[in-house]
Amino acid sequence: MVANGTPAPRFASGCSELQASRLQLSLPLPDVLKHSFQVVDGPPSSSAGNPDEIAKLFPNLFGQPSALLVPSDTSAAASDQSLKIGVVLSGGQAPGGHNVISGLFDYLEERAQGSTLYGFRGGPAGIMNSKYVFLTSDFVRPYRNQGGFDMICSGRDKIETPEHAEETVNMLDLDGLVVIGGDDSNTNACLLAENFREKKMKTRVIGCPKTIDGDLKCKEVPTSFGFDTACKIYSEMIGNVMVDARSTGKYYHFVRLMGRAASHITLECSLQTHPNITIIGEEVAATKQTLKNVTDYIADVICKRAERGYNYGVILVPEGLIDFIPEIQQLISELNEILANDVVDGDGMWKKKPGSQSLQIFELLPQAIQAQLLLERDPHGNVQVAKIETEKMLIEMVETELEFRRKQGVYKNDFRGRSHFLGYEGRCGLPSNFDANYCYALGYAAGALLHSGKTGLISSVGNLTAPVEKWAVGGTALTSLMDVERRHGKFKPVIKKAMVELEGAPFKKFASMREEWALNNHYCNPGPLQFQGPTSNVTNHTLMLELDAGA
Ligand code: FBP
Repeated sequence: MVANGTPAPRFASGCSELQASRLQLSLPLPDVLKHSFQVVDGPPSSSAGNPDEIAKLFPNLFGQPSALLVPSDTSAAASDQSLKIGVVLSGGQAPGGHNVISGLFDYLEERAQGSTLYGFRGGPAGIMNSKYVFLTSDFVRPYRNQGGFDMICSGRDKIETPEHAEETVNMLDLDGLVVIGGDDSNTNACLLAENFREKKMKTRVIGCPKTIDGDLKCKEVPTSFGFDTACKIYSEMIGNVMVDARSTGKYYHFVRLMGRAASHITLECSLQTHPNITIIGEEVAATKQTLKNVTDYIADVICKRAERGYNYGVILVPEGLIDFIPEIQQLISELNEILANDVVDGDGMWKKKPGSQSLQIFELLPQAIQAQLLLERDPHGNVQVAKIETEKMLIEMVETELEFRRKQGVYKNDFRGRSHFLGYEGRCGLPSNFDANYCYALGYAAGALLHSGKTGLISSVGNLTAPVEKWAVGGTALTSLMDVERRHGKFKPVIKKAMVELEGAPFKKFASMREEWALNNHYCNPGPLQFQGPTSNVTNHTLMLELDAGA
């Protein structure tokens, strides 16, 4: 049964053999979810920063404990209690989203018979405009273990005020809402939970950690889903480009990798493939590098490699790089102000507004990059870094620097840069075994948390380096991930993005190898993502190194 719009059937246009075999796969659940369980509350929680302000912003939720599911002879919730639950996918795609919904659906089928699951279409806007579909077994089936978000689609609209969602939630008489999203979406999920509780509404809200960027994580939420698959897909392509570079011996490949804010994807792909140069944004910011410093570093490595007879190489750059360079950060924040309040006129009158240093930097940038910096911001006010071709900008700047060195006689080769952007091609791949299992458990756990009356938690599955059966399952208080930012004179709650830790095990491992990788060729080609065989259950280096270091 379908309401408000009929989505196209998933496999109307055909299904590959691999897709078909993934559809048939039945997924393992952590042991605790296989039998009866109880929900045990932990100690009261605080916040990631500014607890007094968070307490004021979330008076009904602040301090609530996180929850852990433990085996029990009696079940936490009555199995004859049917529920009405809504689910929404928010923000950029990440492999595994369909499995979160499948896990939630199966929980309701198995543990709360007679329940109804509504899928809000097109992201948070679907809640505000009451656009939804009934998710039935037939509807969900073709999406199991498949990439993409096309079961109900996603969107980046923001629920500006919780009141916007109330009407729909009341109209559908929802017991619960599951918000599958990144840091902004989970912040909004928490605001909704607070509002519903304040108004004594019965609707509870549970978040799920999604983003390929890998920057929504904490002790209880060791990774966001999609990161594992996306990094494996990108690493395959980088490995192929490396073999191409070595085969022709004449190109420097500049590969920009998605990751709007944090450089986790770039770091992980570097650990998987061993490129000659990897720029990590967090390090650039910590060491206050300028664009010229970054350019010089790349040019220095190219010159040293030339001395060894190598006129080729592979360079990884995070999508968010420019936002880490202090002088460009300043320029972007001044441009944000101008774009928020004024029109950027063709006559260039707007150029009177930024400070002289920012304007000087702006004028130094290639024209294409200038235009990209002026593009419209996303609904959260962020510059859309996916649209800024940093890799092309670096090629131009390195070319100019090498030309200068050639004139001085310190570089004699021809430099040929080739640009690549690996982004969208990794977001909708068939989820890896890890992401398929992780997402299924996250969705199943979200159902369990709602059923046992919890709200304002993010579904949390831990102990991820152990076999699935041993995974820990629970929910973490969303307010415990929050800090505040001052915007327009007011404190706004935010879930702080988890950035690459320069003291963390993954960065240290990379830093210990980078010089060797720069000058000698240690290229490593991981090949395509595997679903069966010896490497199929290997998770990414970042997760393994972080969890091992924390053990
Ligand atoms: P989320 O944080 O919403 O998961 O999205 C991450 C991301 O894939 C970034 O890596 C990228 O910058 C951005 O989405 C691209 O956004 P869009 O899909 O709007 O082009």
